[in-house]
Amino acid sequence: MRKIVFYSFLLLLVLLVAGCGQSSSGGGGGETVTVTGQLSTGTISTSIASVRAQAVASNYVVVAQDVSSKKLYSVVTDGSGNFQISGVPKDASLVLSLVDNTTGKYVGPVVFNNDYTGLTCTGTTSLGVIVFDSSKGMATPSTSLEAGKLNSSYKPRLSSGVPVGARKHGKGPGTTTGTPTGPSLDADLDGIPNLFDADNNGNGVLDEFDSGSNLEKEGLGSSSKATSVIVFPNLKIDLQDTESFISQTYKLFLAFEIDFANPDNVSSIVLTTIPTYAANCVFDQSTAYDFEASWPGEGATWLQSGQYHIYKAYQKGTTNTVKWASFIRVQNATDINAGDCFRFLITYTDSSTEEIYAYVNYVWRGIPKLTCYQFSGGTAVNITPGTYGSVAGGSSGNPYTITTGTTEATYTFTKPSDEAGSYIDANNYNWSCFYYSSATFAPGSLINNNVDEHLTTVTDIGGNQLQTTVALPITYSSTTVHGYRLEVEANSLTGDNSSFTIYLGR
Ligand SMILES: [Ca+2]
Ligand SMILES: [Ca+2]
Ligand SMILES: [Ca+2]
Ligand SMILES: [Ca+2]
Repeated sequence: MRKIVFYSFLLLLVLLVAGCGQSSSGGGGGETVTVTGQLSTGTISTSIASVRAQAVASNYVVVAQDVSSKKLYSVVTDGSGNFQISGVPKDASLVLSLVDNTTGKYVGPVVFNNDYTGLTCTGTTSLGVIVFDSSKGMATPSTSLEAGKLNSSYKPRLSSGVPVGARKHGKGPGTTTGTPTGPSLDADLDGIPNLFDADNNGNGVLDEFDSGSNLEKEGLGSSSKATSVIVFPNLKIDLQDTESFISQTYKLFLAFEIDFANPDNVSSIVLTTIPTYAANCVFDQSTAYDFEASWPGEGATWLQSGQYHIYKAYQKGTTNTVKWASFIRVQNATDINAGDCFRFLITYTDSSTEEIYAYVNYVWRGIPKLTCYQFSGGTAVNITPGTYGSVAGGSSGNPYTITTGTTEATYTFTKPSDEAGSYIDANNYNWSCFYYSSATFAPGSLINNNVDEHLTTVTDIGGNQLQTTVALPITYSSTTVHGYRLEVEANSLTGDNSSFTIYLGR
């Protein structure tokens, strides 16, 4: 009897010890392994034997993602370029990406043996010297891995030995046709994992405008607490500034929104990787949310006591937490670019932490340009480039005067363009219409407060031109309308919007 008790005690002890081993592995049970390497800048050629390291690459984030669990591991290379990824479940496969932690820019994938982006961790793995070649937008270990460590599903399409999505944020060329058949983290097999791929299914439509892209989930890793993370740019310009806004400051607005299963379980969110221009950014207010008391206020610098924060956001006029967010204004619209990367460290109220990412897939460089307008069947008026500064209706101080007989306006305009000068084919343009009881457009005279009246959708008339007819109601909600603020916008899944604003007074 005593022996049975003793053996039972021994068994319990063994189980307890095994349990401790599991919890320290971080992998939810089972054996874990470590991946190490040393990052260097240099040159890559088609032969691995000719890969040349030049200088140690310190302060890069090696972002490893488990292709099965989606778990993200982020480690920063030290002063000698060394990094160590610990706690990887044995036999898990990882895809490795590099982010320059100084500039906050994604720089490319790690490609193994000239061919594969998937690393299978059959045991503790030393990758040796990994050379990053900025001219190719990829990195590669200078020694070959054994075949058993390559995940054959992650064999991207290459062009001259480089993944077709490299240095293009995963955008074309290299467009796939039909339903992409690649693996979960790189369905279009352009070599760029979804998190850093602006067009994750390779169909030529940006994730923001492609329903089902799930881009709001891509930066979450395996988080069970955060449910969505997005960053999106807004560029709303008065018509008169159509051609001059690019040289003006604080015109571009950037929104960060992070949703949680329970946002009150979050104690703080701080940025751990951020582009350098963030130092010149300032906070903007929100028309939808109030922020927690520690929010520095509109116009304050985003950088506070050496840190950048995302703040708890309440439903307007309440203390009901709805999400975590920050809305900022960027000093120069040209500062921000596709490839900008934001890493957030979330600390929960139970002291646990996790890191998630948001990625800038594209930026607005051009707003839609009005080319023609026409009121209630009157004469169509073409707008000559170079005259936007003097067009009536271009600003709140210079509204276009309409009479009681004018009940609609037809506008023709170009699509907005991205950082490469390409027109954004959003397929979903809309007007936001704001009505005022006074043509002075004083904020207090806004009748449809916090409501965007999406009155009509926009028709693509070819040649990158769009056209729509907007109703101009005499009254709204029983109040006579004297001022109309009209904004055309490209409605993405996340709320991105580039528009010109027209003011009308009656
Ligand atoms: Ca792609
Ligand atoms: Ca891809
Ligand atoms: Ca993506
Ligand atoms: Ca797409």
